[in-house]
Amino acid sequence: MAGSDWTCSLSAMHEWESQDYEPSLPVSEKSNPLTRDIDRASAKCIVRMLQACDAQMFQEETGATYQRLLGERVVETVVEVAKRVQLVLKDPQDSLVVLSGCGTSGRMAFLITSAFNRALRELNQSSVYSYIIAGGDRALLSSQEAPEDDPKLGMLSLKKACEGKKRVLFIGISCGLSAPFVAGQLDFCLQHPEVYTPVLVGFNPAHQARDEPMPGCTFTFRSVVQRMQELAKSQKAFLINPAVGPEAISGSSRMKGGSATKILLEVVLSAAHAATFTNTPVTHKGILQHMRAYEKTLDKTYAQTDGITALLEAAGQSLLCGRRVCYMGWGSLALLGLIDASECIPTFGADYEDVRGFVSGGYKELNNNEGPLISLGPDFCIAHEDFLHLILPSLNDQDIVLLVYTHSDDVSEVAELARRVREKTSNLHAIYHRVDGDTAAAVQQEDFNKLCLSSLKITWPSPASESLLHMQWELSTKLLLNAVSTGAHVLKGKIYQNHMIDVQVTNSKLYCRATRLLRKLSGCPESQCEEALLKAIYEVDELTVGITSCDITTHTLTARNRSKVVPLALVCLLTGCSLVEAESRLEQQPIFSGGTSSTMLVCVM
Ligand code: F1P
Repeated sequence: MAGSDWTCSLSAMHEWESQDYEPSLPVSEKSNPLTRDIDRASAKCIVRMLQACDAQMFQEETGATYQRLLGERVVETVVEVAKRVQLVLKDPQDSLVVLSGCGTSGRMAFLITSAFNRALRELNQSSVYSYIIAGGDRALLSSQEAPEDDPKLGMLSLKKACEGKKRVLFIGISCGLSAPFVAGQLDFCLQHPEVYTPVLVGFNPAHQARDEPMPGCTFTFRSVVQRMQELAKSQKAFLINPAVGPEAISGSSRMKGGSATKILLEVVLSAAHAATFTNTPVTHKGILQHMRAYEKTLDKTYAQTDGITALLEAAGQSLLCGRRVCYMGWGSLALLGLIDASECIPTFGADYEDVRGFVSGGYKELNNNEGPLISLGPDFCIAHEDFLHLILPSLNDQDIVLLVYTHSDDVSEVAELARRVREKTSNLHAIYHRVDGDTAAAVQQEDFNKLCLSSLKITWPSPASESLLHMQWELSTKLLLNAVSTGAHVLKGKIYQNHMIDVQVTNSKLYCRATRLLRKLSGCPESQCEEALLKAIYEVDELTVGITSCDITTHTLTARNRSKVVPLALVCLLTGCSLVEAESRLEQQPIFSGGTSSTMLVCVM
């Protein structure tokens, strides 16, 4: 595979839809047949694979097993939800639209509510959108996965956000239909129908919603979904849950899950704004047209295969040398950089120094609920000035700096920063969005290109709507940065087949994923795999009753302070050795870093 060209067959594109394909797993946790060999693929093949995976978001529904993004039912529900948002916009007094989620889903909630509140401000209207993210604002920039498991915390934070409101449209996002935090909020809405109308956004069919008991609850995510399905018949609740296909890296819902969330909710809110402020009624056709615009965004972005490949290779090279990848962004595109960078820590077990994002204007640009978070530590320093003081002095040619901006940003400011970066590293690259016919910017850009090793320039047709263009730039940037950081970690050897082995076991979803992975890779029975995992978490060779009688929450809280628990458990399972021995084996031969993981897996065996 490595080096050879990769073409995806039609059967691989649809294989995951078969009832027999990994039948015990929900779509969001299945492994994608398209990326089975991503760990051994060349940079260019990785880009093609990611493109094919993303394209699955827009596959037609005809003949498909699951309902899809462009399918009749999904579009109809989007129309209805947009009309509910319109009602709030018409009569904002005592009303609120709340978007809430965990991890990437909460970050998307933040990004979308920020953009649409800004749009309202520009129209001299009062804000009606609020976001909630499990773990609070620090979770915008770091992984806070323990609060995701707490349904009561979800309920309390919703209650607090809605104090005094008489009408709330609550949009809960959980890509896997799995987060207890969101289940607690939806249950609360169902108990207070006089105020709350619940909407659930996720990417599994309802029957695949998680059915495990949650601490202190009589309901499960699935039972909440079932109650919502019943109410959906009379439009007292709404479910928007198309399948978008398995993620390129199994379970990594920051990728398609995050993108599809952004697409769906922007379509909903844009339609509601157009209906309220420009008298354009919400229609099936209009919704479909907007979704198709995102499909074109995908095509336009991935048409830059060579440019993306170059970035991915450069970033992979930096990570392989133990050096940094820095995203320097402007405006909301910078926020996508911050988000992408922060997700590398839980997704790839990366160090916070490996991939970092910085935003021009820092927290002023972020405008988050809790304000500046600098007091939480250096990893929360996000302004360009912070980069100049803390990072730039130590950079060399092995560190890659990627400028992310558009023609509506202050290009002279971008050029000034580029010049300063060039004094320390020549490894400077750019992602730049511009509009067709903007010749002044094109001339400026020519000079600027000379400073950059590579420049990925996307020219967009003159827009019918500025706000649509902006949303397309954002999605395009999200796809590009997800591709760069995912591809770079694949090239670093962090992925085995299409699984992240060194997954952090910091919440119950990840605990179950880790056990499943151990089972798949070792072939040992589930009980033995869970035992091995617990031994690695508690650093013991024998499990005590004290350990086995604890619940998953205790296990995941303990796992927060451990590293490499899954690789350690895997070595123990494959070799039968003790934990201490497994640790020294991993030290001598880190199975999943640097090189082809599969051969290293063999080495350890
Ligand atoms: C929420 C989430 C993911 C994150 C990780 C843990 O998932 O925080 O965003 O990448 O997988 O869970 P979900 O509730 O949207 O499925």
